[in-house]
Amino acid sequence: MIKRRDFLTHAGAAALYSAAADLAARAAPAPAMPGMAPMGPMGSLRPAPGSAPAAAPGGATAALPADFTLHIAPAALEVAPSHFVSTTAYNGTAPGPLLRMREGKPVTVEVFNDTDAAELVHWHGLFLPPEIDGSDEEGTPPIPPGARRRYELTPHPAGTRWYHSHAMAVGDLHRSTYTGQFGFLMVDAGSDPGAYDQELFLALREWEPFYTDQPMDTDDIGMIGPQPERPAVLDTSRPSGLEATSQLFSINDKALGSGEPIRVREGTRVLMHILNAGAIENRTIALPGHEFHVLALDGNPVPTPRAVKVLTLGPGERVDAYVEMSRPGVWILGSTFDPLRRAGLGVVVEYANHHQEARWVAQPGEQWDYTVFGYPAAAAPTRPAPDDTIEMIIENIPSGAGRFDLWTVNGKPYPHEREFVLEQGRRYRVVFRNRTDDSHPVHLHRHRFELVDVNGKPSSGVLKDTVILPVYGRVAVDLLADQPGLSLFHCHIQQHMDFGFKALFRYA
Ligand SMILES: [Cu+2]
Repeated sequence: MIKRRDFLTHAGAAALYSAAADLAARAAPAPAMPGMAPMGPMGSLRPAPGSAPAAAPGGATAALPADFTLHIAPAALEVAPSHFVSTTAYNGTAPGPLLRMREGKPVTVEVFNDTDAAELVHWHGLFLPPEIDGSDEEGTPPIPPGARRRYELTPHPAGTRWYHSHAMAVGDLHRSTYTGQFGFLMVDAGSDPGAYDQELFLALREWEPFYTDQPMDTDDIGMIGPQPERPAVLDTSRPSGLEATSQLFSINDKALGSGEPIRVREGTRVLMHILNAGAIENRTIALPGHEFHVLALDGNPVPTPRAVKVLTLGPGERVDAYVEMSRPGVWILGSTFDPLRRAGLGVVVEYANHHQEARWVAQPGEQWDYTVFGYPAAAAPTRPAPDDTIEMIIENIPSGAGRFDLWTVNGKPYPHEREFVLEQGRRYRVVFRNRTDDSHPVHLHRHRFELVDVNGKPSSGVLKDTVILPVYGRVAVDLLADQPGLSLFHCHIQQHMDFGFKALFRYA
């Protein structure tokens, strides 16, 4: 745990400056794209051409410099003018450096833990062996304080992935995904689909979380529409427990209005890689006057790309979308929920030669729906029948005022007496039944799954690694068991994961 006191006295204060210098020294220019704008505070790390050593077992490449280097260290981020957030970050920035890799080409990543707590880095969305995937539960060894570890990994599949701390936070709001330990990891495929002029990496964040006993849910996904798992009688006998919340938000490391605007030109196409890197809540964003042409969800291309006015992302989820810059002016790209946007969840988009005040226009009636990006029913390919079905019932156990609620999967908080068992090569239908009044972005490590049914709406061809279970909702996904080894399943809301909402899958 990094307290303010520790931050001031910790050797990490020095490490912070050296890490920043290190980052500056290592930052390579971003790939040359016509008209591409600078990427703001993030450096872009990519291996020098031809420098990547072949992956060798037993650390034979240990003497060579790693392709990527991450320093986990205390950092002070100026999220709003003269408002510095004391946190922990990768190489002194949040997001950390953009790690850009080529699909199938082995790379080395060296991680230095310059903090006083053990850390784990999870490579979210990659198919990696459990020993390096980055979760303690799967058997990845934590990096002790002051230690370093070199990972040799072959990145796949291609797409927008990310990396973040997978430590437990439990009651400590200065650990894990509550901190600035997150960054984008792009796995580029053989061909560049880049029909765009500018590329942006935008991470949605909250800062300085605190606990409250007041219900503060700010997302309403699933509140409208069917609630197939709503119990006939609701137990309201006990007050709900403490919940993490926040009053300071940002896109990347700047609250709305605090950083440089995104500068665009009329007639250009801007590709946005958007990530909810928060620990607490789903977020819904819009850019008034414009539409997001959604190309990929969680980095996986969708069967039916289409334009929508709002995007909703649960913690852990990514959306790749391009925006046609066809409405000259100065706009706010930000949360559709006014209090959040006013508290920083936004960024100004400024057309060249326009300097008026940034405009926001409400987007009433727009609802996020994964299924619209799937195959149309008539064109859906035949899906192999599942060999087996796994039911996962999610419930909440109120613990009472001033305490933390527990979360259960099939009646038990983690750990379960036995893991969920998969047999390699078989197809499973996993049915998530959310019997709680929260929505949950659930993530399965080392796999991706196809959405089959979302609250009674059939879906085909949408591949994800994280999916929001709507309030009292039911979501069915199909999964091919093709990644032997332990795989962690959990809610990506940090507090829910820490208080029971996780489970392990193992292969028979
Ligand atoms: Cu949850």
